[in-house]
Amino acid sequence: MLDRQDRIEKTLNALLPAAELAPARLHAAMRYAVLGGGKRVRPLLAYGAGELSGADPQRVDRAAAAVEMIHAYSLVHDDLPCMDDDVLRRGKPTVHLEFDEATALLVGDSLHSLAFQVISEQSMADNAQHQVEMIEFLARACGSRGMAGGQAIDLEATGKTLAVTELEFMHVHKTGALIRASVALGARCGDAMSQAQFKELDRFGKFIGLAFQVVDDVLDAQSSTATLGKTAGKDAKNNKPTYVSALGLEGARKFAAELRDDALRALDALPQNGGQLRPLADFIVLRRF
Ligand code: GRG
Repeated sequence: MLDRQDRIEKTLNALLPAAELAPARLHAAMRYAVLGGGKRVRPLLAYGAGELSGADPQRVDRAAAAVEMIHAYSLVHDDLPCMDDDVLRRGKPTVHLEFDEATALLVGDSLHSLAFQVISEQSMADNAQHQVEMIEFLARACGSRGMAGGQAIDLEATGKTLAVTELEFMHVHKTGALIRASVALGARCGDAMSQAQFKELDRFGKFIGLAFQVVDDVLDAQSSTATLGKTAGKDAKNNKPTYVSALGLEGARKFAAELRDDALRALDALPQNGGQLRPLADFIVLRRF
């Protein structure tokens, strides 16, 4: 994990515009938002999946960077006063506080575009159709039937009680869609997987994406701001429906463990029995931050 975290840091550093390049303030803010923080779970998933499909690691670098740019974009916008209105992210002041609101908005817009540029401007797959699919996966994962749609549901749900099925719908879109796309994009950089195996890998992505957000709900309820590097206890304070409010802390933890088991079962049919994706599934569910 450390090697790959280092690798994605270097890749992002190289792909982001230099801080001195005009417009320098925007570029400095983009770099502030992306570099030097975060667990890099989505890139790690892309690398794990890419390894299983025999992908050229330099292609996976780009896929991993693209999903991390979209993720960083979503965090910057999520923290804005018109959304979650937060002051701390990855242990630092949020982008709109360190810079200003208009810059934070433009950072998100620019990272979104750069992500698509990065997976379009060079060959990413042996099969051109697979590269087009990558662009489609990422677009779907960001849009109104993906992350942005999940966020819309989240904003509407504040102060309401949601049924577990509605909660699942929200989480699968808000957080799960990009995690699922991270796995799919990594895998599409190589050609060594059959369509049936790709389907199983996609099931893995779906289960582990939901597990990730269930654990995020648990950590928000039980961890500290210092450990998380972002404001803890916000869901209860803002009266947000979560798996913890629906199932209780123990119920939510148990559900996350079940989702991990489902995810691991989906890996059984894959090359190397899922390789690095197995310990990553454990990390996602057992992490403390
Ligand atoms: C970006 C298309 C798009 C729209 C903006 C703001 C928004 C709509 C969506 C927000 C989605 C969001 C913030 C979901 C929460 C996901 C989540 C659990 C974030 C924390 O992820 P970690 O723990 O963070 O991977 P690090 O800092 O480790 O990368």
